[in-house]
Amino acid sequence: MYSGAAAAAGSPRRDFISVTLGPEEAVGVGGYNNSKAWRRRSCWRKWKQLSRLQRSVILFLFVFLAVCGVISYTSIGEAWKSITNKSLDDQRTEQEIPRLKLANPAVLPAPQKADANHGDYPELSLQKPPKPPHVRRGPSNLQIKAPRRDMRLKTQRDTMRAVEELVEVDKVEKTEKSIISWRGAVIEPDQSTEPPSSKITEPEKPSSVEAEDQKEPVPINERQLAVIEAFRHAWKGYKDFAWGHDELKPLSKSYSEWFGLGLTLIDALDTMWILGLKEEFEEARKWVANDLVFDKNVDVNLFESTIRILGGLLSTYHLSGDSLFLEKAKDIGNRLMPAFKTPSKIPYSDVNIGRGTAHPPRWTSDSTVAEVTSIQLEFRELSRLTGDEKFQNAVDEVMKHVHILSGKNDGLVPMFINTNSGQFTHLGVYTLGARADSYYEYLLKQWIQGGKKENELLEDYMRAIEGVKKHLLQRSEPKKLTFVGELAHGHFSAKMDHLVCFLPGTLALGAHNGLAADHMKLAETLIETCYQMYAQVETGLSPEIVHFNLHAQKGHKDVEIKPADRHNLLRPETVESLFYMYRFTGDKKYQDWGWEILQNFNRYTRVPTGGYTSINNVQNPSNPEPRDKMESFFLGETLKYMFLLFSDDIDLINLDKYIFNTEAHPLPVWVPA
Ligand code: DMJ
Repeated sequence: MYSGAAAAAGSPRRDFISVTLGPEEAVGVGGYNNSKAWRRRSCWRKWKQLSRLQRSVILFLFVFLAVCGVISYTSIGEAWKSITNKSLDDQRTEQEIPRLKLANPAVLPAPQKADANHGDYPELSLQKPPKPPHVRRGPSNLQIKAPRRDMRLKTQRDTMRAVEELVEVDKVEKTEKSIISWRGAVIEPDQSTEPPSSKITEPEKPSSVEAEDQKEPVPINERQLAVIEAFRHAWKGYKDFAWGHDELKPLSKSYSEWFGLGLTLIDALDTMWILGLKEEFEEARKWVANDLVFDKNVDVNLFESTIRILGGLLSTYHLSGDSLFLEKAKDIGNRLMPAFKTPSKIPYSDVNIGRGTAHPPRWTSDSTVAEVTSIQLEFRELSRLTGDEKFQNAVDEVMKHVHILSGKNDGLVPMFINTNSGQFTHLGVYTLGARADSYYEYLLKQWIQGGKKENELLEDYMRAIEGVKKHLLQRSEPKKLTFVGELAHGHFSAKMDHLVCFLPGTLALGAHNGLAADHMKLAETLIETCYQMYAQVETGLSPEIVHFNLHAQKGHKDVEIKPADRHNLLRPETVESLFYMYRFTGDKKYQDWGWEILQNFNRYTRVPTGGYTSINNVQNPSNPEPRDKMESFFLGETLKYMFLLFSDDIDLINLDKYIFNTEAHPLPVWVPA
């Protein structure tokens, strides 16, 4: 309440506003009158009572405040607007981040189901296993490309939309790239691979159906068609008379069992894939899914079941991408592990895969050197795929042990090794044939498989080849063919197993991988010899063992055959080496030699009702004496190498990306060239 303050001060100046409250204006007297008309009247009266100066000052202040208000409104408004927008954006971002996170899994492939993908043939536009181009292992990564420069992203929302668009584009590009055709023409390992490390947690992906370097499929030629026809004929016999059993007996139209595990069917799986036999493959796949059971009280040979069954399942997994085969491989791999429980860690030859027990042959506690040193490619790969190091550790232990073992002769190994003492036995006999052959082959191939880093393997291989040159090479008469003989307690024998014919191919593979050029020269001379082992025989088919003539005798060829050795088991080693030689030299004569061999197989071993048979007498064209047995490696190896030999497509199992196990099952090179 302000009443007559200026008057009370006795000042004449009219600058002071003097307000006299009349009785009717007093609050609380006569009640509170707050009507609008009264208030308007009262304000106006007060305004009139002010001096002109007072009114001017008030008006000036009012105008000044109004101008200031208008100026500041714009900036305050902007600031306010940005504050409110920001908080709205924040709210949106929080809601939409989960959406972005959810977008990632959408571009990753659905997890493979063991039973779901058996129909996923390459021609059906397979979604290849995604791989980050520079990441060697681990789960697939979402590849989000950096936004293009010209793309101006204004808000968080725009950014996310742009990322989603790029992801879409990426997805479409990947799908387009992964359309590949049936058959192995574009089979490529999908990714660089590495040996298992102690920190493996993610299982490896198959190397199949990679289509990044996709090119036009190379058409199948006449000779390849002839191989397909031969395979179909062999398969017909197996299917009609031996389905699900180990081996076909084509003449008696029955079968024989060795392990009772469908050996021929498993050995032939990847051949069917490579030859493009889709229907046959599918049928065999069904048998594996429904009928292949390893929980059986049966003794199997560790080496044979590793190279044929474990190797066959692993390579089929890589080619087809079908996880069924990996599951089966893991199962058999685990069941074979008891073989390594020996005092020396040198595995026993036999394992009961149902009981989990292992033992040496009944008559000895020795194992064969080739057998214990030719299971490494498969077990190492199983470790890489499963992330479980126990498989690799077990087989690496064997190689390390053999590396430092005494009893070698310039790198050449004896044929037996004792599972108790870990020492070589039956010293003094050296061969590249039966019981030692694939020791040499696997030294080189493990070195390649592991990315050429394991020097001890290379050392042992190089030393051994020097040993071969020094002790085992001789030239025959009259054609002066270079051959690999045997050494027994210091005495040279001019005996050469057909099995030794793996050597030219292995030497050529080594030379291709940067080893001494004279290895290639030796390969060229040796493959000529292996071919002559066919060409100089009446049926044009090689016997199991030949003896070379060291001295020229009238009317004698280079090759002599003893009655006990004149059988032919449809073995692959020569066509295997022809395949390598053709791949690395491009010399068509190797294809022609292979073609002759196929024709002679057709002439002398083909059984009209289906299947092929081994024969007892390669020297008698009118009666080669069929043995009534088709070995599983005829489908697993011989026909596969024939098909590859006749192909001009170096990407049909590219030798810089795959390494063949000793049963012709291709496994990925961990660090491809
Ligand atoms: C196959 O089982 C393998 O190639 C093995 O290394 C040797 N024997 C046969 C083929 O001859």
